[in-house]
Amino acid sequence: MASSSSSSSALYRISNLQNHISPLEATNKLRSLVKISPQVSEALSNGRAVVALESTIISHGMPYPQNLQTAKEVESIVRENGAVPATIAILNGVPCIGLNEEELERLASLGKSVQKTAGRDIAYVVATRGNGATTVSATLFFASMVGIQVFVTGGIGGVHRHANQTMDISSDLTALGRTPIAVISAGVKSILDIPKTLEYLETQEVYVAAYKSDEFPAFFTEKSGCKPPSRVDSPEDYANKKLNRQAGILFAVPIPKQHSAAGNLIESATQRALTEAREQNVTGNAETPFLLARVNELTGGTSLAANCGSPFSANVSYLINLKLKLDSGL
Ligand code: PSU
Ligand code: MN
Repeated sequence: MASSSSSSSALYRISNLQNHISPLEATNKLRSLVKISPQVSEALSNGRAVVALESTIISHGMPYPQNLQTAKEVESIVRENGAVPATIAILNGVPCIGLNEEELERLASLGKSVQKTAGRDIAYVVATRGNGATTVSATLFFASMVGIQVFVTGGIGGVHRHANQTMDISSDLTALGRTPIAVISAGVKSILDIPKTLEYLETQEVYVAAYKSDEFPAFFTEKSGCKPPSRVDSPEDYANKKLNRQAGILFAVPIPKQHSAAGNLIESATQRALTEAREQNVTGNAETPFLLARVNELTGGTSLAANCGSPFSANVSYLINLKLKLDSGL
């Protein structure tokens, strides 16, 4: 068996390496690499409600300085509702849970030069001491590591249109499937295929509910034509339905009426931007930033205004209630 000896010794080395460090040790090691801000740390140890916020929407979703302004606004909305915001990002290789003003400013002004960091990219960004803006999947990873239970964002990633050809399905969906955190969003990103995304969320066993609506929202408009698997009208409702499963929950909160008027305009711009992306061969994680920037150009800034204004303010009343429930241990 001389021919297989080198491959079997390589195998031996790999399994030895894997045995060298237990999953628990690996988790502890990772935790020691994380920097938690004093406010978030204090809130977590006192059992106060903490709301996780992602950072790709800051670096790649909006231009400077609107991105900084929106990020600050969102944080203050969370504070006004009695919870502590924890914006998550990797700075010089250090995953930060909760950013101070200077860190937020740095991230916002660096913009797209920061690495868009999904779950798969975390190790690389940390190892190369890079700057990384976390997507929903990476934010879920860090939030659950430190025990945060609620995460608010604009639109999560999902199944892309044309996914039957490109296989482009965001790891946000698989991360949600295995992370017991409640994600509150205005639905999925506007550029995606909503029916396919809902199917995939079902495959991942994610509990999905539309908030006070019989339709799953379409990010820029209140209606998508898709029926959500369930509807919740209050946190009590949610508490009744929650069964302590080790999977994520997605609450989709429709955009407020005053921002939804431009929905059709934005949708036709999206169709055009998608065609251009195909023509220019823009794929993978570059697709979202390309499409959002192009749609914003085509709509003369309307989509950006709606993106800044919609998701977070829509979630305010929900957050108040959810925070109360979390405080009372539900
Ligand atoms: N919504 C936006 N802009 C964004 C995103 C959402 O308006 O950049 C980000 C979120 O961080 C989401 C990510 O998790 O896009 C998904 O990217 P992808 O489709 O490459 O998985
Ligand atoms: Mn993708």
